[in-house]
Amino acid sequence: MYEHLKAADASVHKIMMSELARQREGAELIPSENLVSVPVLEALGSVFTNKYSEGYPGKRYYAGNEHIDEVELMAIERAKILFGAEHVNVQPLSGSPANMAIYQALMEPGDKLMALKLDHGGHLTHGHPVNFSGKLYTIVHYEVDKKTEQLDYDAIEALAVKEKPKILLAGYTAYARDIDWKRFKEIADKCGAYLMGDISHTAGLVAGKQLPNPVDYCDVVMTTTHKTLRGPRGAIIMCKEPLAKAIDKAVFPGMQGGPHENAIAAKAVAFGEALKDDFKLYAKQCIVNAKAMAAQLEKRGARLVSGGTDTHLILMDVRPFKLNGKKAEAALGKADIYCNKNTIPYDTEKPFVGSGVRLGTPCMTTRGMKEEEMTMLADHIVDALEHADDDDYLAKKRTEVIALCKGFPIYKEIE
Ligand code: DSN
Repeated sequence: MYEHLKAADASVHKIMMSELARQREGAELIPSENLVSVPVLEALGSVFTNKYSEGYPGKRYYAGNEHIDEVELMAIERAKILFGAEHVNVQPLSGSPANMAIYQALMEPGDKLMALKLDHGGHLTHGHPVNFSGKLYTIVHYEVDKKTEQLDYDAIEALAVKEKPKILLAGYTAYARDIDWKRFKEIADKCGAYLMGDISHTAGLVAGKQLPNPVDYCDVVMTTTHKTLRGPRGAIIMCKEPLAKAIDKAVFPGMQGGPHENAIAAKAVAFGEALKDDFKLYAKQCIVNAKAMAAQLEKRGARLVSGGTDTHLILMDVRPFKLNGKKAEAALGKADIYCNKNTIPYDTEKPFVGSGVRLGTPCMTTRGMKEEEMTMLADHIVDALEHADDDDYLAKKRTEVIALCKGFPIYKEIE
């Protein structure tokens, strides 16, 4: 694979192989990352990248789109089956533009959006002041409960009834707990809001039938396709039929021009994979692995935000190790353990430092690791954090991590 690239541009090929070596060697525990299959890679690197196809299947602004239509319709159909959605738009380039399109479809500038605060587990596009969402719309943020660090549905209901947002948004990037979608729907109905789900992190677990499906409750659901869903970088929007026209119009021509049909073809391939039975096993193992890692981390003295996890994600407070998130991320990096620094609820550190790190199991689960390896990784993590200033120790730890990962090879097809 990639022999033409190697022959034509050895410089880029060399960098690519170095990145592949990094991915092969290290323990990738960033919860929003995954390892796509070789068929997904092939679809991404296909001739579909050559085509302009502004518009939608059957109604394009360019000639020659018969095969593009076919593959886009296939992606739509598979996503509909996977999530039981009435309508799916597969064109969003990624999560942020997809959220922007949804807001544009359902709100006017100045309208009210209610979402979880970023440092409590939300996302930049959920109304942070530096983001378009915080600049264009009136934002009301809810928080997690200070004691449990979990959603407090009574408090969310009281705030929503008082503020009457146009959109009530649920779905998070650093929240390890399951979401009560039924309760959210009741709250949205009570205050007359659209209920929007952003399941970018958990979509693979929903598709794999391991978490409740928000599509049953929400007016509109957005997910990126490259996290637990294990597809190419990109996003999709799912909605009820009455909102279909507004959503499509907001994506194109409202937000985007030509869709990336190579990515759409790769989405179709990934959705096809997610429809297979073994994807359910993978989704289940992601959660089982996260619980196993969480249990061992706690056993070794770590403090987990919200006390644990129901998903693929763990948010760990690193202050008990006398570290902040930035230092913890750097120390773990030296041991070839990749995670990302993150704020924790009611954090006093700035976002670029944070008091926590996010850990996640999708990549390691895709590699085939199970509970035993998660326990070993948890031990490696705590060992590294306990020796964060000892470079010799971290270098030794790195060889142990590499040896563990070597037993679960990836991309054997690529030399
Ligand atoms: N950057 C993504 C994540 O890591 O969760 C969210 O956009």
